[in-house]
Amino acid sequence: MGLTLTEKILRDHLVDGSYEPGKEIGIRIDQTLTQDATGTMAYLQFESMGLSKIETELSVSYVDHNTVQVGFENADDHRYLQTIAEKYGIHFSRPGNGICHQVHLERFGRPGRTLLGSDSHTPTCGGLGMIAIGAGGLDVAVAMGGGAYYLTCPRVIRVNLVGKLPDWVTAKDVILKVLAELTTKGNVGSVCEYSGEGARALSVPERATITNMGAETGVTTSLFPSDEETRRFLAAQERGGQWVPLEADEGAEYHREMEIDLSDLVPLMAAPHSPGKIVPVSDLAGTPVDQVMIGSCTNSSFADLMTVAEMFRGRRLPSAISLGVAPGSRQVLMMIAENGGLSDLISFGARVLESACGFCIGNSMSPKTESVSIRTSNRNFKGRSGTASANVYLASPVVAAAAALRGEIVDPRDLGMEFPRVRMPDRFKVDDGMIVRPLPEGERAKVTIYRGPNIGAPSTNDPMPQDLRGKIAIKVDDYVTTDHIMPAGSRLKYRSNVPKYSEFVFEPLDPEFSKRAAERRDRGIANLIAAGVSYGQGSSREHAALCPMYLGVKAVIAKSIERIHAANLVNFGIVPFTFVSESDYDLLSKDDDLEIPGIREALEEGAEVVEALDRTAEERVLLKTELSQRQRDIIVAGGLLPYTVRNKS
Ligand code: MIC
Ligand code: SF4
Repeated sequence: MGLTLTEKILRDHLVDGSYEPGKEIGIRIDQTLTQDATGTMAYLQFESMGLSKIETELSVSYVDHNTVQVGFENADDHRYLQTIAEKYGIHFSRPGNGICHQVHLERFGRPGRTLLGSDSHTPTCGGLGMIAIGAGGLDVAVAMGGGAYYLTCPRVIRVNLVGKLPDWVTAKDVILKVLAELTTKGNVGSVCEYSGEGARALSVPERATITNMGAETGVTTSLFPSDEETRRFLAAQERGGQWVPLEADEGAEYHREMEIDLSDLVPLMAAPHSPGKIVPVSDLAGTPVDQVMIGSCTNSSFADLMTVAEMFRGRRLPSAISLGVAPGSRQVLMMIAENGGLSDLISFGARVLESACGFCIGNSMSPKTESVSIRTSNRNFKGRSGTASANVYLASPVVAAAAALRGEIVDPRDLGMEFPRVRMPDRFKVDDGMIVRPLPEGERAKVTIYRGPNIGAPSTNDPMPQDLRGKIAIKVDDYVTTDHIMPAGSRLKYRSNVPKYSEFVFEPLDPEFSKRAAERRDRGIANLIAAGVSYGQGSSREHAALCPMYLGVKAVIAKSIERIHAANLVNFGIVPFTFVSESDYDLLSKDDDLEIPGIREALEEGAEVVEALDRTAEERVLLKTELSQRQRDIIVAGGLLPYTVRNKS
C-alpha cells in the first residue's frame, strides 16, 4: 500500500508512539518560528528550562504583530526578543521585515521538514511541501529545547484539484470553497493533502494562501507536494539547493477524498462573522462598502499586490472609501517599489501600511461604526477588527480591489476589465539585511538579556488537587473564539505581562469576569468554564489558557474544544472536559457550585469518564477526559513547564 505525503514526513520524524491515526505521537521538530505576541512568553518559558542553546536545525523569532508601539511595552519586548535570540542562537527577523509566515515561506521553509510555530497560521509553509503546525508557545519552547512535539496522528483528507482556475477566480476562492465543504468544525485531528493537475498549476504563494487559511477549518495542517513549481520558487529565492521532490505514493489510502473542479469555481466571500459563512460574491453585489484592506499572511504576496496595482493603475479611489494595503514582507515591498506597482497603489489612493499584521489583528485601521469592510485576511470574528459593530467580509485581492474601484461589492467578472495576469518572477529580490543571524557560539555568553518593565516572569499553576471544588465562573455559547477569551487589538501590548493582560479575559463577553474570578481565586475557590461547541477556535494564543489559569481556572467543560486550545489548556494544567451527553450543557448555570471528587486520582489512573456534582442544581453530569497518559500527567503536575522540569531532573 502506498503512503500519503503526510505519513511519509511524519514517519521520518517519529520519535514516540506508532503511526496510527487517532493515537498520540511525538515527532522531532526541525524548525520553529515564533512571533512577538506569543514569542516573549515562549522564550521566557524556554529560559526557565535552563538550557544553553537551541537544539533545532533552525529557529526564527519574528516581530510582526505588535509594531504599532504606543507606549514603551512593545519596544521593550522587541529588545528582549533580539537579545534572547543572540544569546541562544536564534535568527531574529526585525520589525519591518514582514509577517512571519510570508517571510518564512520566502526565506526558510524547506520541503520534507517539520516546522512548529507559535501562531495558528504556521501551516502557510505547507505550500512548500513541509509539515508546518501551529501550537502554543510552550510547545514551541519545548521543541526548541529538542523535546518532541505531541499531536494526534492525523487522518488524511485528500483534496484533489482538477481543471483550471477561470479568470478572476483565485487561490483564495479555492480555500473558501474548501471551507464551505469542510466547515469550521469537526476537522480536528485531520490533515488536508492537496494533489492533482490543478494543484500542480498553482504557484507556491497561491498554495500558501490555501494552506494558510486551512487553519480556519480546524485541521492540524495542510500541505502540497514538492514539485517542479516548488523547485522554481526556491530557485527564484536563491535556495534551489534546498529542493527535494516529494509526493504521495500512487494508491495511497486516504481517510476521505474530495475533488474540486477549479473550472467550476466562482469568486467567493466569507460573510460576517465567520470564515465559514461562504457566499458567492454575486449574491452580495451592490452592498455599499466603507473600507477595503489588502494584506495579511493570507494574501500579501508579490503577485497579489501586483494584481491589484494593475487594476488600480490610472484610476482613483472613490472618496467615500478608505483603502489600506500592507505588503506581506520587505521583499514584496522592495519589489513593488522597484517595478512601479507601489506608485500605482499610492496614486490610486491607497494608504500604504507597514509590512506587518496590523489591521488583521485589529491594532490599527479599525473601520467606522456599523461599516462594511472587505479584507483579504483569514478571520472575520465579530470585533476582531477593533470595531464591534463592523461587518467584515473576507475575499481575494481581486474581489477586494473590485470593491475599492466601485465603492460596493461587485463580482470582478462584471468590471468589464481584462484580468491582470501577473507572472511569478524568475528571481525574487533577496536581501536578508533585516534578519539578524545568530552569533558564533563563543560570543553568546557575553550577551546580556534586556528585560524592560513590561517583561514579567511566566506564571505557573499548582498541581491538581485531590478533589476539585469550584464555581462556574462563566457559561458561554457555541463557537467562542480565542479572540473572545483573550482579546488582542489594543490589549495586545500586555502579552508579556500576565497579571495585567488577565484583566481582559472574556472582556467582549463579560467585562466583570476577571474581577469576579480573581476574587474567588483569592478565597480558594476554583473557577470553571462551561462552553458550547468548538470552544477556543482561532488563534494559537496560549494566553487564552495562561491568563484564565492565572485567574484560578481549573477546568473547561465544553461540548467540544478546538485542537490548539485544548493542548494549551493541558499545557497550563487546566482540564479540558467534554460532556458525555451534550444536552447536559443545559443543566449547568453560571455561579453553580460544582464538585469533581477524586479528580487527581481519576486523571492519574486514566479514567475516561468522571462524575461532576452540581450542588446548586442538584444534578450529576458525566464528563469525558479524552487525554493521553502523558497529558494526564502534565495536568496533574500543574502544566507542561513543571512536568518538563521535573522529568529532566
Ligand atoms: C491571529 O491571527 O489571531 C494571531 C494574532 O496571529 C494569533 C496569534 C496570537 O494571538 O498572537 C494566531 O493566529 O495564532
Ligand atoms: Fe498576523 Fe493576521 Fe496572519 Fe495572524 S492572521 S499572523 S494577525 S497577518
